[in-house]
Amino acid sequence: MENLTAHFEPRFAARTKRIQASTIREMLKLTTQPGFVSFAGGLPAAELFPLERIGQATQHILQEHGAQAFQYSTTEGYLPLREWIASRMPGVTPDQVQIVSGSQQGLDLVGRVLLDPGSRVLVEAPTYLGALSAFNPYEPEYVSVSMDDEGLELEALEAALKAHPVRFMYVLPTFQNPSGRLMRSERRKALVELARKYRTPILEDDAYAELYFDGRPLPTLFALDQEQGGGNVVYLSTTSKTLAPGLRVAWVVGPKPVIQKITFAKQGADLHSPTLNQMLVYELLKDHEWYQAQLERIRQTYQTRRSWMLLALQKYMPGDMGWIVPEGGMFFWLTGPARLDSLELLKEALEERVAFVPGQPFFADGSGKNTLRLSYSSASREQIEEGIKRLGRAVHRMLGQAPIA
Ligand code: N5F
Repeated sequence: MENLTAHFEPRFAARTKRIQASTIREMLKLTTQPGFVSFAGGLPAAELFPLERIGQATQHILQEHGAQAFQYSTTEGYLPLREWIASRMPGVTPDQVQIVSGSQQGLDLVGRVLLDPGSRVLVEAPTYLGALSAFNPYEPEYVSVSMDDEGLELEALEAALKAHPVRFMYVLPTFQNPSGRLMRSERRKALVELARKYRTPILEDDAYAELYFDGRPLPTLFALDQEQGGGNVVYLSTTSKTLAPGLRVAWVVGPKPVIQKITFAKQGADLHSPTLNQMLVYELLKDHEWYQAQLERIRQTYQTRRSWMLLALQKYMPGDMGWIVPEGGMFFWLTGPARLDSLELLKEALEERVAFVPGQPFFADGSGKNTLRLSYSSASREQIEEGIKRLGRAVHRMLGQAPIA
């Protein structure tokens, strides 16, 4: 019999050429090899997943809700969970909260609702590569804006907003993926004001907000916009970095008309997010004392790993490699001299059996050849020491210098 699979290809829609494998997902395949050290995937530390508490809460849900936990339910999401989320955000009602299957789905649904082919989306350079994958099928054009140590440069941002109208700007103010940068309060306020001045909505992706190391959460862009009258920020958050990513429970919060469209788009995507998982997340989040202790465990673990990685970088990297010291989140962002090609470096690094994510795919404008992202969240002290030592050897080889140690 003739193999008919090949007949699919000429039928692929034009937009499928924009649907490409994610560099991160490809890299994740490598992490399973023995002896390999991977700083590639942004995997939360699995030993911090609250298995015992999940077991108890599941028992409780089965007793309390029985079959209802396994029935189809509303697209908007489990109401008690939406109420809990709304109660923690200024001036938000539950009908402004849509539960989604990971904030990744939130990115896709926002793209569906707000983008047409050729629409402009303003992004940070670099930005979260998964957001580019989510938006790409809707065929937007990207406007990349440069960043300094604190995030988006306001002058460059204003120039870009003046030059062209954009559908929205996608901003990661807190421990940005990939660069770990933190935007301070003043910059946040100015950004929100600028967005309002140019009537440009903000999509705020706050996946890492709870992972700060110094005990000081900063106001969200959403909250600052509410102070100015509200209505200009769509906010994304997730339980992936605080409870467990496999639950796939996250939320989008925003102006009612936007949320309503997102709900309609989700109806077509997956009807609703898993009922049991939403109930489970609600059980865990409402147990305030337990949840605070859980966050504290994560913060301490990541802070320790961040510090180990910093020491290792200082020990093994040549002087012409620079990095941002993250004050929270899961990533180190390294920048080498212009002649460093991180894709070439990756080949060398894989020979040394260490992996990272090259920085270039995080830039919508294709720049950033000399950058790379290292994740420390799920690595042990030994893996960090050994992995950075190997990476240091590869970098020295690439830059034509003798390695240290
Ligand atoms: O909420 P969820 O789990 O769908 O997370 C998506 C997401 C949304 N926004 C930002 C800024 C994120 O960093 C993420 C998750 N990023 C991980 C990363 O390493 O960049 C995902 C890696 C896991 C994978 O690709 O399998």
